[in-house]
Amino acid sequence: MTTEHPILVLNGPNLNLLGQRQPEIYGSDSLDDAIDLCAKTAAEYGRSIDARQSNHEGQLIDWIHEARTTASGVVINPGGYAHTSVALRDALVILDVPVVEVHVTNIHAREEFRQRSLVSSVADGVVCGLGVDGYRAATEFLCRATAVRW
Ligand code: CA2
Repeated sequence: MTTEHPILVLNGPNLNLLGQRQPEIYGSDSLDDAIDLCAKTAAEYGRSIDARQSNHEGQLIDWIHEARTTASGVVINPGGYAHTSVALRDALVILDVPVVEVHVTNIHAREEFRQRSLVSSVADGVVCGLGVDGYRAATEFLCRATAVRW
């Protein structure tokens, strides 16, 4: 890993619809708004991001594998796969770079099936319930955690 490498901002299923449906649950900010926050935050640290979204589990896993050699850290909102995907969790374990899991909503205050994330125990940190501001917090943490100090 070098700080030349971007921070991968990975988003799972349905997050492309953020801000377009169910604003009472997910707020009115869009995924583009979240990505803008990440890009601006990274730029403040002289860093860049690589933002991707997929509705397909295998595609997300392929991108995580790719991140082993191309990313300096990973912000991931796994969407519903947080609660179901052993395969996604297994892929994240292989990463040597830090990982922060983000959820727009407070999953612990929602339905019981959302209160457990298979990803949380393999992430370096978890942010939930802060809306899209959680993406900013996660990006800032990764910029600071992976900064070269001299
Ligand atoms: O709170 C989060 O960020 C979630 O990861 C969002 C996921 C949900 O399955 C997780 O439990 C928590 C859902 C993604 C957004 O789904 C939408 C569905 C309809 C309209 C807008 C977004």
